[in-house]
Amino acid sequence: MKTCLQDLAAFEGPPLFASAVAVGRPNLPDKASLFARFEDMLRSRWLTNHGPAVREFEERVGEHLGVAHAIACANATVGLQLVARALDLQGEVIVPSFTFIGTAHALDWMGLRPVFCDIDPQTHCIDPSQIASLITPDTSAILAVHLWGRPCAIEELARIAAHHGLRLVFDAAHAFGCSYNKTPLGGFGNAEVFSFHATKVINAFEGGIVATNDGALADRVRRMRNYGFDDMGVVVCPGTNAKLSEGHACMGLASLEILGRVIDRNFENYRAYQNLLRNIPGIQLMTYHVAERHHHHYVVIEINEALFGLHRDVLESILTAEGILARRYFHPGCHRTEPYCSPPHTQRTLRHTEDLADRVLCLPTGMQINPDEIATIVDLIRFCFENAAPIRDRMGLRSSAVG
Ligand code: T4K
Repeated sequence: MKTCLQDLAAFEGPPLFASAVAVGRPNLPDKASLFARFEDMLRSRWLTNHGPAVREFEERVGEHLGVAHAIACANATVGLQLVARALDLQGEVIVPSFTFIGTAHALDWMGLRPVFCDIDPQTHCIDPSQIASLITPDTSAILAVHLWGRPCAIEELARIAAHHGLRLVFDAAHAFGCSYNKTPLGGFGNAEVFSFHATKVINAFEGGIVATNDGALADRVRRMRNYGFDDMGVVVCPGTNAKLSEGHACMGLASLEILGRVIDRNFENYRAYQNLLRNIPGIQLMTYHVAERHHHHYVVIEINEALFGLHRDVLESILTAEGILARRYFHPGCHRTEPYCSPPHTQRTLRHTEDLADRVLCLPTGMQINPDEIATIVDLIRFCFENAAPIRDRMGLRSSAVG
């Protein structure tokens, strides 16, 4: 516990966590289960090219999502690219700027132009009311993101897409294990793309799933992921190598077994943050619809500098010095990142995106951390609030506090 300024590791004190706690620390499966799967894989000498582990992974994920087709691929970025190609997207695609840069890059890499849309400041997801003004004769699709696993305004987006004859794709990289109107995310729009990267709620080291109920689209994605080969081994279209290996699928399968445990721990952690952060002025914790399934994998706070006394970046640097590796996802917003902040991309002011990108901080959760350690983190945040003025003085910062 910190009692005076000198106790802060940012100044002279020892860090609270000798071994850092980090946003994105992977949740690890049961070793025995993983190693047994590796043994089977090695014994069979079947290492890639849609072997038994990948087939089982696709089956299990498909069951979780309740979709007809779950197609495993190397990662979600390449999954988005496969979908873009399989849907024959052209020209412009409307996408939120407040997302991981990979969402925008997946489009750019396919020769498509991302057109950035602002977000709803409550949900952090694309604001449907801003989409119509961005549609041009060159628009072919909307790529919406279920940020933090929070579902987009799916019905409104579907209405807009249908009205304008646009394709609707969801970047569901964050959203495995989350629901919308009590239905698992996965079957909405033309396709949804999930990530199983190491930093996700469960992981396959790297990995992605394209989920869809459209059989013809699924066939095209399957062929394109494997150089355009069809089931008979004949090349019928252009393709790439976007396959998931058997080793990755083993990790994905073993991780799936712990999904319930991870979600339970995340929820316990989330409740601890919720109870403890409640009375700290200027800190607002993102909330989720209680009737929906959610993984609580992202503990997202918004910092109001005027009320808290310190800017988000100052708090982040204090936390980092203490061994608490919080993250400023998704600063500064794709539209303010190269190549999208330079011509020929149209420069737009996205008020809510820019405001949030300056105020959002994700805090550590997952199997690496428990509610006692969360109490330590929140005590530190409270200490920063209570000592904001002397911290600013010591750092030579000016005040923007109100009152
Ligand atoms: N769409 C959205 C909305 C996304 O968020 C992402 C990916 C994608 C699409 C694309 O999905 P994939 O193609 O990746 O399947 C991470 C991930 O690389 C990326 O997958 C993820 N989103 C993005 C939000 O975050 P970083 O920059 O946070 O990773 P890194 O290496 O800084 O790690 C974060 C923390 O986790 C560090 O403190 C260390 C810790 N860590 C990380 C890894 C990889 C570990 O302890 N062990 C590890 O193995 O990007």
